[in-house]
Amino acid sequence: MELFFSPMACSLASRIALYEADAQALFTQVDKAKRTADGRDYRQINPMGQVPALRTPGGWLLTENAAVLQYLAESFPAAGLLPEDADARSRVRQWLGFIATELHKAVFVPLLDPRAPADVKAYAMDKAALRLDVLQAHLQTREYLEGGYGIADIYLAVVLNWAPFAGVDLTPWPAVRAFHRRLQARDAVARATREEYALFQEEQRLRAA
Ligand SMILES: N[C@@H](CCC(=O)N[C@@H](CS)C(=O)NCC(=O)O)C(=O)O
Repeated sequence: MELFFSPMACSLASRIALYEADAQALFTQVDKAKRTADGRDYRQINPMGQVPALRTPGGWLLTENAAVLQYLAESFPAAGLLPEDADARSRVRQWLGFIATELHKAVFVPLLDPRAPADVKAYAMDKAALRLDVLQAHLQTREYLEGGYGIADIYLAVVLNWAPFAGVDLTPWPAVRAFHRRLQARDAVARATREEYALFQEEQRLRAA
């Protein structure tokens, strides 16, 4: 398998899932100019130019974070990253959709994009509270989003990593903050985040040079 990633982007969730599963993969970094670390034009691989993308052992390319995470969980069932119960799986898919559309795209993309106009950022910030309220109410009585730890938790933890960079202070949502800390304390999450943060800093250093 080959995972195309950018440091600290949503593709970090797939790295964490692979580490949780103790699975082997080639990790190929994609830069802002859409070139891979080994010099390929990434748009020839994924025309959207976005990460994550996963080259599967079958040779075909899978994109869309929620789909990649489900593929990884189903490829390595021993890691237990997706519940077996059908209803619980549906609820995990609900959370994946919520995180991808309501949090990642609606809130964090505009807040993190330096080209987004101020009123777009204000609109996105305005959307954040209700979504975090929903998470706060849900996580107040739970350790994870749905039963045991799994791919939706991983994706949420990665999105919450962006909060300080996006100017979102999580203090009013203590259960969300506690969830994030709980996730960060897991070995696979800590290792993947440490590795990608180092790559992220290196990328910033090269851009500033
Ligand atoms: N719909 C895609 C969106 C993925 C996405 O937004 N990836 C970001 C990183 S978190 C990216 O590659 N942004 C660069 C770009 O859009 O050119 C998915 O859910 O996987």
